[in-house]
Amino acid sequence: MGFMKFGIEFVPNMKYYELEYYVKLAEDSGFEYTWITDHYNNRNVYSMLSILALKTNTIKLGPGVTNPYHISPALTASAIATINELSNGRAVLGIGAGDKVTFDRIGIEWEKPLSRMREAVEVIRALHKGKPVSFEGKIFKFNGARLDFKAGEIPIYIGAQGPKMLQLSAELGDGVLINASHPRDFESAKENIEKGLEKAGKKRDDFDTVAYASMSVDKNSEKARNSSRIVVAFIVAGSPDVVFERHGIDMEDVNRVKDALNNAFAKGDWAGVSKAVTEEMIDSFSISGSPEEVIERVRELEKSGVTQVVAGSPIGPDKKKSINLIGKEIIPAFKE
Ligand code: F42
Repeated sequence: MGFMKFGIEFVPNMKYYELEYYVKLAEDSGFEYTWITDHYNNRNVYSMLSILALKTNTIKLGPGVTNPYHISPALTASAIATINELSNGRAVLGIGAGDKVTFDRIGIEWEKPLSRMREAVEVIRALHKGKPVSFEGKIFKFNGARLDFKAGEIPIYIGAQGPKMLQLSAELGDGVLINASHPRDFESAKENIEKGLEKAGKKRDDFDTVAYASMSVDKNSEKARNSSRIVVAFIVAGSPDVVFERHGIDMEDVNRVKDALNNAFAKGDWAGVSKAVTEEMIDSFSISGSPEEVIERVRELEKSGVTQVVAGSPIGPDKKKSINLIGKEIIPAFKE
């Protein structure tokens, strides 16, 4: 088993200089990766990544995750190769099937996500090799397409939850980004990851299994846990029933959270949402607590095959303090 790697996720819902501040702080705190989310309603992911590439020195960076619906894989190949050039070879590409709720708002049909992902990843890899690409897919047709500048080697990470996408990510990707925080979810993903690796003749050691987690850290455990309640409520509202079965969560509790969210949207009662979220939900859908408690959970994740933990929203009650705390107390515990 290698050393656990740490990444951090940011949503570009802030000004570029704030994002730059946090990413530099994360870099100085020992994080190895930063993943920037991609949704049309936030600031553009590649514009922000360009700035981050120029203002940082060591941290690896990329979209976490873009998708092959918004733009052609030819454009994705070019955009991430540009980031790789700007950062002196630190780019990583996170790509997934995209978010249905967002697509519905902008008239994009979520057709054939598996085929589209498979073809997109194949085409991007081929373009990055620098040779002319001709490709006759079900979705994409390329006819002697070629990048006119050097892309370099760019690892591709695939966002996946479902069994088929997990298999595809292991078969085609250098890593998988799984939106989950609990060892149970990784135990359950194991079989499909192994199937995909086997199909491609790859070893588990050559593959990065990433817990794209919701994290909240504070010296005061209760404060950390309370800060993750709203994020956990949204995860609960967006999860399929199999996930509640896996974690043994009562559907009545789930419905209480969904009702509270509707009520919050209608009347602004966010305190009601926090109250509806159970301790069990916080444990299942986030990594929340004191540094000691978070270390303990990360060790369990390590045992279930995770090789990178990404600190995602909310990170903590005070982002700056929490990033410092992760850098001082949590990351070093995995370097010994
Ligand atoms: N989405 C965003 O839009 N922006 C982000 O910044 C973002 C970040 C992110 C980070 C980590 C992560 O894990 C996911 C993230 N996502 C983000 C969500 C991501 O874009 C995807 O929505 C998410 O990963 C969905 O993955 P999924 O594995 O659930 O895949 C979907 C498509 C699914 O339903 N898969 C099923 C499966 O078993 O894997 C089966 C689908 C299937 O088979 N469908 C068809 C069929 O016939 O049944 C299609 C067949 C075909 O040819 O395609």
